[in-house]
Amino acid sequence: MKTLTYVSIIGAASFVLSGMTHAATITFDDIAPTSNAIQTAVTSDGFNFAGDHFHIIDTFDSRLVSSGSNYLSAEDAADLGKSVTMTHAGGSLFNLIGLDVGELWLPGESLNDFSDVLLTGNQFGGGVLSTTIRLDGIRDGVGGLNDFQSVAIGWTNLVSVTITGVDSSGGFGDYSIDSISVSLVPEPETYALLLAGLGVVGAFARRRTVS
Ligand SMILES: [Ca+2]
Ligand SMILES: [Ca+2]
Repeated sequence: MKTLTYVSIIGAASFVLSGMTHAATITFDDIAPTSNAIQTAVTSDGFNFAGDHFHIIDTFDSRLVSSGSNYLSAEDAADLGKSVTMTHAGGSLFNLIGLDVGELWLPGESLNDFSDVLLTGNQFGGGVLSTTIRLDGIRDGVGGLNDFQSVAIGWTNLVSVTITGVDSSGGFGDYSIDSISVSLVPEPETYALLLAGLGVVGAFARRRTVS
């Protein structure tokens, strides 16, 4: 009986913890497409994105890649493309599980300007992580081939992640991102409260077993 009680308490705790770290996807589908209007700050699915020159678009132009839904594109327009930095809107630490990355322009477009997508992760405590994703060059616009490639990342305890496009000569290049898979890192106080709660329940269970 006592064992059963503890098992159920541990089960409940595991359920609560797994719920708190539940993965979520940032889709940009909760933002109205901005077409050519330059964006510098948007919030999607609880995360802030800030930069100098980007757009939230669903292929409004036949020269662009497509994911079949809204995505974020940063352009190297007059050296304005640069980086976009994502943070949790509520200030929580987060884990970056993976994301979809793509080019911006289709083959034959004179504005074609891509090579790699550089990700830099700033961790709580000062750690800096980075990885470079080589864009696959596969892009055909709406329908047909999937213009976006899915990339697993697996970074934890992040304060922010900065995304930068790199062109073939090492300058800023165009890129697109979508379907960013994240989970939030529970606050230490949340664990403390949960453990305190377990202590109370455990004490109650013990008392009940004795009486
Ligand atoms: Ca989307
Ligand atoms: Ca591609």
